[in-house]
Order: sequence, then C-alpha cells, then structure tokens
Amino acid sequence: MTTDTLACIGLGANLGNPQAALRAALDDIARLPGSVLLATSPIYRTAPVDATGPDYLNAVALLRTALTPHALLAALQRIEHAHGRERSHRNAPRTLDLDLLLYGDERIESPALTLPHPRLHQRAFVLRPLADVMPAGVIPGLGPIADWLPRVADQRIERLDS
Ligand code: A4P
Ligand code: MG
Repeated sequence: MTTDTLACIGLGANLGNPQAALRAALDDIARLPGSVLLATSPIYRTAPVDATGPDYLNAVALLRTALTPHALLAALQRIEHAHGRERSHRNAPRTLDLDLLLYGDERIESPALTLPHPRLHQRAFVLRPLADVMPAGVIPGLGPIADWLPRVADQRIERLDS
C-alpha cells in the first residue's frame, strides 16, 4: 500500500464559533486513517462569495493519503456531520464546510465528486490558503495557483492574527 497522493482540503465556517470549528476539524483531519497531515494554512477572514450572512473563516489543509478520493470525501462528510452541519440549501451559512479541492492530478466529473473542485480558481478564500500550503502548486487543467490569484484580487480576505 502506498500513501503517496497529495490532497488539499478547503475548510470554511461562518456560523457558531467558526474558529473553534476549523481547529476541531483540523484535529479530525489529522487523525484520518491512512493519512498524514503535512501542512495547514493560516486562517483567513473572508467576505461571503455567492452567499449572504456573516464573514467566513477559511483555511486549507494539505495531506498525504492512501484513501481513495471517494473515501476521503466520505470521511470529510462524516466530520461535517459530527460538527452539526445541516444542509438547508446550497451555499447556506454553515458551521463547517469541507471541500476536497485537489487530489493529486486527478480529474473527475460527477455530481458526487468533481475534481479539481469546480469553483476553486474563482475564489480568493480558496486560492490564498492553497498558495500558502502549495506555493508552486498547479491546478490540473487550469495551471499554476499563482497565476489565478491576481484575478481574485477584488475579493476581501484578511489573515487572522492568532
Ligand atoms: N461534491 C462534488 N465535488 C465535490 C468536491 N470536490 N468536494 C458534492 C466536496 N463536495 C463535492 O456539497 C454539495 C455536493 O457537492 C455534495 O453532495 C458533494 O458530493 P455541500 O458541501 O453539501 O454543499 P455546499 O457546500 O452548500 O455547496 P458547494 O457546491 O460545496 O458550495 P461551495 O462551492 O463549497 O460554496 N464564501 C466564503 N467567503 N467562504 C466560503 O467558505 N463557501 C461557499 C460554499 C459559498 N461562499 C463562501 C464559502
Ligand atoms: Mg461544500
């Protein structure tokens, strides 16, 4: 068995205690079977994109994993549920949202799992923390992360102090 696929997970929360939710989720991600947490980005405060409600806190985790992409997504959904996530409608405010952003150079297009995450290159709240953990990273089919960052410069995002 190899544990050689790099995967990136996007974390977001804008209800309850978002900072506590992100930290607890990072602890859970660090304990995923067959996986090693390699890096976590700083936490950022971000303006809601395509959504209303309070500002979000967002971060990205980089791991090396032996889980398949579908098994990893299922594990992330279990973590969301454990943190009280309720899906009322798409883009609804949430206590915790975990998205599988990248899984190696895998490209998948299905409703249950699309890779790379279809909207990641349009969003500063993903691209900034993604560039922190993978400065030289490339989005399969789209090119270097660093090339997309200037295109989202109009989206409000600030690094949390603590
Ligand atoms: N799904 C397909 N591909 C993936 C993937 N790569 N990762 C499916 C995760 N899930 C994936 O997701 C809906 C379905 O997408 C799931 O059944 C899964 O099988 P969801 O998490 O239930 O619903 P959602 O999060 O409301 O929708 P979605 O499409 O994930 O929305 P986004 O794109 O995550 O946007 N603004 C700021 N500042 N920060 C945020 O974090 N987040 C959103 C949500 C909107 N605006 C935001 C933020
Ligand atoms: Mg989501």
